[in-house]
Amino acid sequence: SKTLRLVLGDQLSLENPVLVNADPDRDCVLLAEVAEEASYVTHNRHKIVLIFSAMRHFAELLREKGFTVIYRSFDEGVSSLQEAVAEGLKKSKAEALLVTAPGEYRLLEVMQGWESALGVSVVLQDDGRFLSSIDDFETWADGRKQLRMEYFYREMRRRYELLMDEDGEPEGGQWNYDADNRKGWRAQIDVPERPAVTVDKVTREVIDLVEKHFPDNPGDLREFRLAVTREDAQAQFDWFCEHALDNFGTYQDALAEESPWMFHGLISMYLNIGLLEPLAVCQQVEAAWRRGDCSLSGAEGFIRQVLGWREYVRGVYWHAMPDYAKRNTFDAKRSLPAWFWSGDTDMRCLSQALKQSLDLGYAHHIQRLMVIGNFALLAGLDVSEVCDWYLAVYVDAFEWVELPNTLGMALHGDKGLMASKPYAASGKYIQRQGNHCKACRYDPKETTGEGACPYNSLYWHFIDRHQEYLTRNARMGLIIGGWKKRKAEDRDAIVRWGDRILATVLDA
Ligand code: DLZ
Ligand code: SF4
Repeated sequence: SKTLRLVLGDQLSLENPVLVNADPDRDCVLLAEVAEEASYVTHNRHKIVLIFSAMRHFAELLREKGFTVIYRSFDEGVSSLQEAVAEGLKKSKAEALLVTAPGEYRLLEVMQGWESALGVSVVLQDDGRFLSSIDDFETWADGRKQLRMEYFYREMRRRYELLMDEDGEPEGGQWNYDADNRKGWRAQIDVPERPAVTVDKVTREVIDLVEKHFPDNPGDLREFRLAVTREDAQAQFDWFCEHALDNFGTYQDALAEESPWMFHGLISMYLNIGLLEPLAVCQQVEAAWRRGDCSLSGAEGFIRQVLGWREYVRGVYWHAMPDYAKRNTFDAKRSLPAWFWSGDTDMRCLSQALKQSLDLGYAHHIQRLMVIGNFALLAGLDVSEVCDWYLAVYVDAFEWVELPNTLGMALHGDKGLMASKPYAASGKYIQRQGNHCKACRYDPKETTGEGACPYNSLYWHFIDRHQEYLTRNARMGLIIGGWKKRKAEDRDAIVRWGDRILATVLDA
């Protein structure tokens, strides 16, 4: 019998399981721009434009392939996916609904109520676009107390035969070249200019629509530079492989005044909405290495992110939800400062990371983890407010990837299920990784006093206020020991200065 196939805004791939076996002559495909999905957080406008424009282009592609497509645009005022589906079922006279399982628990729960609400059979398919299914991950995680990415990653390398030699050993003899991915940025070389994308008529219309309906959301749309079709996303990735990949590994953890993206791939949003496929991009990078176009550490660093991290965080999410979202190891409850929504702070590294996140919807992983996330951890900012902020501002953010990365990795809210120790660091780390401090009014070498880098006193404030918890972690032993050996009056002065930072800088 006839089925209606719902395709969500982050499932825009012909390899989407609900399309793979569809019969264009009989089945009908539904895509809908709806208020509920567009407003459950204050999404960055770049994210809404990316998704709506990519949905419209994908609908066109499906029509070219002969499908009957029902498309509901935002102007039509459809409130929710459920409403869109109810109308779509009526219009298409379909007797069943097929949809690929969504990437967020929130929406999964809603969909589980559809069968009774809509009175038709509703079939949820596994999202086969991931390289490790939810069941695969469960099998791996079963019985493990801590879920270390490194071991998961090694299994994935073997399973997909990526960067493996003929004897089944990792190329170069090592699984992980992370140690070669940490060079600090001192503007040693030029960052290549990224080519602009052409904004076509469809995207132009969506930009106008989003400017009209989302006037208060972050995002400077004059800077819109994202691909909205598979071909353009692939072209951007090809550009990366040719012009940036060779330096990607070396400067993967660097922080630069000059460039928001340096040598990063900028493809996570395309992977996450279906415009690129994870295995194909890994294979393309491996081929580039085999041709001698990039270093092994660069290729391995890239493949670790896509084949390792990306699949791993998704596994953790479905493994630990729904109670994962409520975890908060350090009982962090301080409200987000208002300047998280403007970037107006004198802390140069933080201001730059916040501003580009708001304006462009993009920050690279060290900005997210060690500048913004680290600050939130040290200052004890409210975990769920911070998570909502990340979910809102980044173009690639869907809860399956955002929540474990923010709550687990950056804020250590899961008591170390993911990370063996909190990613807490002082200004010294930020200074080593880049050139922001030279342009900053604070001094990373000072801990107390007017000109001292706030990260420094907040770092010790964090160590001091959580020493009981942190002492139980062997990897924190040296730091806690060193802190306790310092003179009581010195410790006191630093903690008091940290208090003052919390009372002044945070509420500025
Ligand atoms: C993020 C998003 C936005 C902004 N708008 C829509 C939409 O109008 N229609 C739609 O189908 N999907 C949208 N999405 C993506 C969904 O929120 C996403 O599918 C879920 O969060 C699950 O990952
Ligand atoms: Fe950031 Fe501190 Fe350096 Fe300023 S001095 S850029 S606040 S690390």
